Amino acid sequence: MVKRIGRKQLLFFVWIAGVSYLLPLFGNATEDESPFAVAALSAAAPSEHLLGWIDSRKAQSLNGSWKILVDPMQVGTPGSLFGGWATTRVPENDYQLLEYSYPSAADIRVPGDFNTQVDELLFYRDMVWYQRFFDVEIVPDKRYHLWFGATNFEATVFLNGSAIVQQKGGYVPFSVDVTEHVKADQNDLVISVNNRLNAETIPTGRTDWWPYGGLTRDVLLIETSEAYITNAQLAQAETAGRINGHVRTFGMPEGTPVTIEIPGAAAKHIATVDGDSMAHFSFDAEINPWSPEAPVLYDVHVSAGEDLISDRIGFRTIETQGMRILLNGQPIRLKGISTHEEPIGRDGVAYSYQDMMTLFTEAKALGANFIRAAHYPYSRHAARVADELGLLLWEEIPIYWNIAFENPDTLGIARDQLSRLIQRDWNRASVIVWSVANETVYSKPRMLFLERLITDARELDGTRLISAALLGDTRRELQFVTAHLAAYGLTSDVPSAREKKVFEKVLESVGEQAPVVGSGFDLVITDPLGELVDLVSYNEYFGWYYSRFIADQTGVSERTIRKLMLAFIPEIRISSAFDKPIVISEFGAGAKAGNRGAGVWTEDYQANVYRAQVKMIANSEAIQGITPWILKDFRAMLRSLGGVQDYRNRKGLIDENGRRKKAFYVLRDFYEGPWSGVAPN
Ligand code: GCB
Repeated sequence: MVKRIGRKQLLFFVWIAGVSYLLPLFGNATEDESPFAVAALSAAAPSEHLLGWIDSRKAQSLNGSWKILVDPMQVGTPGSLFGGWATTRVPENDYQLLEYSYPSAADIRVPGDFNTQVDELLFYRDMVWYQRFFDVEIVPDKRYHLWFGATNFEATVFLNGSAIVQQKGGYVPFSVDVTEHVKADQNDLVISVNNRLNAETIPTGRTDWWPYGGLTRDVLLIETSEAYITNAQLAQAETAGRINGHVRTFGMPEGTPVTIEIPGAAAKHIATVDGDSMAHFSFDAEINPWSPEAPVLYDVHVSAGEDLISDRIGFRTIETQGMRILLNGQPIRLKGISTHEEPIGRDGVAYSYQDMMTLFTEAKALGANFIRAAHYPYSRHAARVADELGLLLWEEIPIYWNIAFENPDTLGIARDQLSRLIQRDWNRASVIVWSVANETVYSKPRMLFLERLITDARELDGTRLISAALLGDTRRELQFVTAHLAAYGLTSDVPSAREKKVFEKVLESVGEQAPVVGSGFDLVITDPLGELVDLVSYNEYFGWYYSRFIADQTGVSERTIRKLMLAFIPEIRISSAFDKPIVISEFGAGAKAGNRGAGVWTEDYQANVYRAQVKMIANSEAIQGITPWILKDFRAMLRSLGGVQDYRNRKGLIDENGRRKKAFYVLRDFYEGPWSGVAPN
């Protein structure tokens, strides 16, 4: 969420910052009295309109080497007794005491995270100050915008000493018009970035991925004409050969003509700006639809007044019909894989076009046609690469696990993040799903929070599917699966005599509901959120966590439960209470590349889980897509097991250096075998 800081606010900001530092001396300050309290944000509205079509605009890159100061005690905040680091200062004489200096500070590369560029900062979660100078050739009657691909997760931007804008949320772009602040000669740009998170923030404080902090993506100074085109959306209409959309302008009088041109599709159309600075249109075009087999992209130009923006755009339709997913009217199965935004073979966050190209090319090698870009918006390069490679894409905002669903400010950040993501990628044909959450437990406030987001997504972009990765009714599932395993165990020679006795007791306790061996097990997804989404997506870990939970509860050895479970998984049939397609948005098991044997953490065990899972998937008619967890091992603070995890989640099909594990080939064989060809009608 972006909050522009005005002059009056700035004075208050400096004042409160100074006072909040002094207050503890008088015993008056409360814990949450932050110097940034002035910017307390309201959830009233989603973000302002995003400046889009970035890559065709005249821009100066502010990437490269920046200076950083690490500030865990937040003494760099303006007004602080320790100086305030919002501007670059050097001592004017030998007597002047300054306790910070950017010129002598360490260098860091932008884009990129600070955690993996500086050894001491790997686990760091707090404030860091970034500084650089830049010159600009100022042209009269032009506007200058500072544009950030993302600042993780709360940032305040200072230009030549003035606080310009504050952003909360991370992972999405924002820009600010700095025409009034920028100078022809040396400009001093300082940004404080804080990657500390808690239950009130988005994402929340505890996540199973690395909360990479800093200026993780491109920073640009964009020049536009005085009046300019803010953004434009084009989409294939339901009627073939027709394009619908709108253009948003800034500063252009009503009646200004806006030209939309697609030379490759013999289309040129002139619309006019209305009283709301918008131009709506609908016109015919000779379009070959975009698809994974033929990812056709067209050059599109939009011009109005002195402004011209261009992009390469594909056109296709996506919809559901009962339990089917239709791409361009034809049924399709989503042969997917989940990812995190980390490159192969380099540590830290992925930030470049090439990083995404390498990562997604590996997904193609797996035979995938679909990627779940979990659990937060990636850089703009991701969807562009997916467009070019012919990969369908699921994009997601980080509403994950424990969110303060009752907090309106938290909702405000989520709405802002979702709306920026949609406004950035609404022209990418690859993107077919907006996902609003992952594994959120049912409650009334959660339903209201997510309903708000789903409504926003549909209003901003009615041309894509909405989903959220759901959890099942885990307690009930565990009870039923345990009963089935018990029945199964009694017919098997895997359990010991003692374990068979335990199984007999389990079956006695379920009485008449005791399952019949071989009759299969129907797991029905009932989360009421299923009512609001288009795709019912579901995360399950039968071969991994479930086995441990059941062993813990029954006292039967984990070895026995795991063996029985692998044999039992193919008997599970997944369906839902909704007449909608199901996507298994996660399943998986951990394996350290190179480890062999029968037990956990081996490639063999992981491959066995995949073998069992794909059999189950092939048997469940409603399952129209899967995105197993996960393409590549990734950094995770939760995963400390030395020698195996070393702070990495090991459920990847490849390790961090790209080494393929056995399960990679199991999934590839499934995609090239049973799930090859077109989906049944
Ligand atoms: C999940 C989460 C994902 C975790 C994964 C795991 O259910 O959605 O973020 O990384 O499980 O490995 O446990």
